[in-house]
Amino acid sequence: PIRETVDKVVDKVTDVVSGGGPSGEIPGRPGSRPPTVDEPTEPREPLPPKPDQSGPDPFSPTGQSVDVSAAERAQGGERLTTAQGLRLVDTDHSLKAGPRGPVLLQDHHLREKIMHFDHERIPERVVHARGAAAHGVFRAYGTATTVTRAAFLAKDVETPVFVRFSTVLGSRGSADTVRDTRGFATKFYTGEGVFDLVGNNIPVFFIQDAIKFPDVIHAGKPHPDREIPQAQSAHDTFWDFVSLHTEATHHTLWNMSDRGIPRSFRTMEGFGVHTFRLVDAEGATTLAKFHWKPKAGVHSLVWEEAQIISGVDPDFHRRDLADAIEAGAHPQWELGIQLFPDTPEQTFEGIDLLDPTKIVPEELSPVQPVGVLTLNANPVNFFAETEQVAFHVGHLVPGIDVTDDPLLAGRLFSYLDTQITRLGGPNFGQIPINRTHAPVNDMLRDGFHQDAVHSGVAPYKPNSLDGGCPFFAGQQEGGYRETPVQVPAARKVREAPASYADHFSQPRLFWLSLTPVEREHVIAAYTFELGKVYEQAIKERNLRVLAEIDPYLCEQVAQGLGLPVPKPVNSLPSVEPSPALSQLGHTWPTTGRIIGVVVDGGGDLDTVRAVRQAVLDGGMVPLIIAPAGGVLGADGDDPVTVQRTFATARSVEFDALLLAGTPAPGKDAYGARDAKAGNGTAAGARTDPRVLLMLGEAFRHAKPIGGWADAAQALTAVGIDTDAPGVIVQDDAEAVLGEVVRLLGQHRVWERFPTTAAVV
Ligand code: HDE
Repeated sequence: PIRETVDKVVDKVTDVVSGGGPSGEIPGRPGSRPPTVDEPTEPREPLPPKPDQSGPDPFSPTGQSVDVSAAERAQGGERLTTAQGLRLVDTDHSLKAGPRGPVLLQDHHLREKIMHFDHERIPERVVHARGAAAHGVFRAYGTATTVTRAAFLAKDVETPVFVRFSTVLGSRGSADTVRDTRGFATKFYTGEGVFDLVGNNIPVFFIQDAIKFPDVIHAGKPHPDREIPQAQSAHDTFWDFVSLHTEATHHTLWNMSDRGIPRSFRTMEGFGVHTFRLVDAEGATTLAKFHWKPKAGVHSLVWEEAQIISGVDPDFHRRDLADAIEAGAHPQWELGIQLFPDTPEQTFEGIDLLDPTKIVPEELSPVQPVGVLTLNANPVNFFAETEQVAFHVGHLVPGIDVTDDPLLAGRLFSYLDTQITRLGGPNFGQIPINRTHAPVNDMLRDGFHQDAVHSGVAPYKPNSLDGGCPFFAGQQEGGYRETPVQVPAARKVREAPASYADHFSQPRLFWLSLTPVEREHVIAAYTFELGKVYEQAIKERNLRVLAEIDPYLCEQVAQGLGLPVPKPVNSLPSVEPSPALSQLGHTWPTTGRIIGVVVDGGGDLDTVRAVRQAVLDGGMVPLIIAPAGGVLGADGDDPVTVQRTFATARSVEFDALLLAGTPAPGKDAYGARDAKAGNGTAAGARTDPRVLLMLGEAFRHAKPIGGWADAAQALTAVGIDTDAPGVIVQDDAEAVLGEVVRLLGQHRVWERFPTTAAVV
């Protein structure tokens, strides 16, 4: 009997694992069928186009080899193959000795597939790991030709570009809207070779000498014991370092300002930070700083909004950039240069141009526009392009040279070196996204991942065997010649120049240039960040740093921390504010801004339609938010598609909110018709806690809020005064929209933001 039982069990198990026999019936469940997989087995016509994968089908049924040129080696053909081009009949099952048997080592397809997968990840960037990028074009105005012979800056020259934006501290999967500096790196594929402008959205840096870079980054990255916090500066090691190393004060203050939490990559300025040397056709030189100015205006999040987005949509900036480009709202920046005479002192109006912790106020040296950048295409493949792009401050073109800024010197080493680990060898320049558009004729050979098949026998110079080729270029042929700069006779020392010791005058200049609202944001940011610090001594030391910038700033932060206010050691530096440093007080285009329209079961759909159309006509994006998905007014001619539901919408996605109220009795309401879709019966927007949350947040975040009919009820329910600035409730919906759009031009309704009168 034991034998019998065992046999029965074995039969049953065999039945289960073999899928229940040819009918596919699951054992024990008569009549059952396995789920069907509805994958097409023949290509559909027409085959969806796949960029860069359009080579001819290289399969030759006769077994003859097919001539595939290098450019056509990208993926092609309709059939699944191995990496070697062998066509496959199955990719779902390992090769086994019977369905229940062991997997065989001879399964070359399994081994190749798993081997490749095991190595899909490459090391993320040691800094700036989190990023998003886009392709575009740079068109020069020709205004720079008086100071540089760079061919791509000549009038109307158009140069393809690839731009990568990034945060600095977080890992590749970290949230976009953390408080941090943003990278703004541009690769210009010029006819004279690649020029990389590897900048940030903050015009100064934490350190004056590259040798300190590992220190500042170790301090900012997560603590080495627990690896927390991720992508944050609000922790002990960061504040320990920046208070002990006070040359970081200026950059830290910018990080605590609105610049640390941009609304979008599209609304950030960019800065080359260092002073560069421009060289004209005659060899005359001028010192210059590079600036990117966004056409959409400079605009930031508010801190609570940034924190909510980190959870609600960690890809906020990445999505925003890609969506805008896909929608045809191509982001634009003007490139500008500040110019300074190339004197032996390398100072301008007393400001040391080689000190990367200093700016030159635009009021002293205006930013002169030299061209416009338009981002017009999203990457096709994130890894191939955004991840593998490699920028380098040493990628220069004739007409642009470096200076002796010691921070720049270290970068000139670092950006090549880091790619050896990150991209696995010295041939990263051959990866498609990094390839120059100029002809390459170098004598670099071999190395990991060598993609080129070099001809000739003499990769050395001078040679006679390859006829002396390749030849040098004189200046007329576009040869790059370093500027013969006089190096001062000096002793070899590990020292900084005396001017580098001024750590507080420019932080004070920046502070005094901000409006009261912006100053309140700075105070709140320091109070938040230092409030997260555990060590009392570190908080106190940072307050002593703030005392050197401004007594009010120091006092307010001290109050928030519950600590005594220290006295400054030095007298406050006397500086002239630079209004150009403030982000507020301007009017900007509203194209591309997103307006949420909250609609519930009782609204007047014709008004909603009219408002939606007016938003679209203004080049903005209306998103209809209703209790449930589907369409509103399904029975009529022009149903309104619901884009967000009360469950999926959150205020942070919208630049302004409109609330469609319920019309007075007797007017057409569509509620009953949509009851089936779940959009009609609820008391809806006036009481739904999710809508009230949205309204409360939009109000706190200084966003324009509009409403018509009985919308005021919801506002009152959440405690919003309908007479508050930027809250527009009227009967005429289109008039409401008009006022909301006017307010959007200023980005936010800052009058609503509570500021202390004594902020100065
Ligand atoms: Fe970078 N930086 N950096 N940096 N940096 C890198 O290069 C470095 C500095 C900046 O989207 C790394 O390929 C040193 C200033 C951007 O791919 C690395 C020093 C500025 C990006 C590196 C600095 C920047 C990087 C990491 C001090 C603004 C992202 C991966 C001497 C002007 C580029 C890589 C991208 C990336 C080193 C300081 C901007 C390790 C040693 C100042 C935008 O090479």
